[in-house]
Amino acid sequence: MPIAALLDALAPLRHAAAALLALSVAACSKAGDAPAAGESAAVDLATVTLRIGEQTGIVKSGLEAAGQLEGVPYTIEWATFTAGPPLLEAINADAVDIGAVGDTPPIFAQAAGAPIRIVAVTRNRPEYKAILVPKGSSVRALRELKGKKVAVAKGSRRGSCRRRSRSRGCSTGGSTTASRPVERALGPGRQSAFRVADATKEDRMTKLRLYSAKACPFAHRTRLALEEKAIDAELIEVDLQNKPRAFVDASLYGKVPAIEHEGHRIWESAIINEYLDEAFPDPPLLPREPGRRALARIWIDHANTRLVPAFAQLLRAETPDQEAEGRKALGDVLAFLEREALSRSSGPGPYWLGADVSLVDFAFYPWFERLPAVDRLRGFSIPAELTRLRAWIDAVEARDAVRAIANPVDFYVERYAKLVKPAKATAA
Ligand SMILES: N[C@@H](CCC(=O)N[C@@H](CS)C(=O)NCC(=O)O)C(=O)O
Repeated sequence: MPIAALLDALAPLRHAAAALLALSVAACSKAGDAPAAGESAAVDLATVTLRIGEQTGIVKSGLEAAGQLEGVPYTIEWATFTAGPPLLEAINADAVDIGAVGDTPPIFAQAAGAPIRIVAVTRNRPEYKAILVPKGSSVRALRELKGKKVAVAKGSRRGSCRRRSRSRGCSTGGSTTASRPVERALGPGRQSAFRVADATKEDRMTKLRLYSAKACPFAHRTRLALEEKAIDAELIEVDLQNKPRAFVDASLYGKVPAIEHEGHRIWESAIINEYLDEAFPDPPLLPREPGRRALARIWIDHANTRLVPAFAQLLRAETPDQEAEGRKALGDVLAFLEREALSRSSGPGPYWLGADVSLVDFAFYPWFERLPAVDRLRGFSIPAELTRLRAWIDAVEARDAVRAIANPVDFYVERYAKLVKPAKATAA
């Protein structure tokens, strides 16, 4: 847990309480009667002692190193424990007020009816964890633990150790109360804290990875959604002429975009964007109401099945006839969008579905950012009478998320020039 977050958790808990931070519901050792929650303003903090349970000194040393113990207006008493369960027992016995423990102990403590609350949760990165083996051991990977005995404190992180080992194809053998599935131990509706801290989940809590290609309009869609939602992602630029192994593993069709997130591999831009909207709901990029949501999906499908082929037809035309057909096809699609989409679905706009930007805007926009290049190479521009369409482009183009990753026209001209045969002059 970041030190500041710990202090944030501690500060209002002058009467305290569960790396999971556990808090005794009844706790606080003020000299005299503990005030009820909400009365802390009236408490003279100089008379308050906060008793914090430690396992390895990590909380204290972290707070000290960050200088966050300086000037704390109450007294802190530190107590050291060998593992989470005894620390929680101490909380239960009102011997300490608050302490940091692993994921499993508070689950079992709560299941046993101990009056503790989990007030803050930290998410460990798997790479910060280690299993120690004796010096000279040949064991190098988790799966090599198969058949070995692994020592864990009873009621401690046994649950997550078992899960992790199982997920690597090992069995742990032996069964105790603590080895029951934690979900069952807790009962319905009381699992949320464990879900956050579940070790197998932690394995998946890695930064989102996007396989992308700068010129690809489909990947552009996903980048727009990531920008709009301010999702921190690892961007991997893929050379599509020389696809790296990791990318081919991630994208079943061998196409960008593809993402890896929390153990999931997802490809197809429209699907990825919906996934992002569900996994990172803020800000929402699809309407909530089912009818509007369906309409949004219809337009996203329209982009895939009408706009994209017409755009490619014009760009890739090899003869003047094909070019004329492509020109007409693209013109028809744009007129349809003006008439049936923007003039009907958008109300006063400015976006596709009205006042709020959505995945529909991001499904169409990349082709419009490239359209000026098609104008240069094929002499095709948006007809002047499509005023709604032009206003829509202006609105989307002006968004910070869009500007942040926009490419200049020359960039697209240079790339598309390779596709355009014969050159524009022959088609004139
Ligand atoms: N339907 C896919 C289309 C993706 C796509 O066509 N990506 C192109 C680059 S723009 C690609 O990766 N091509 C590589 C290949 O086909 O080998 C989507 O929506 O994601």
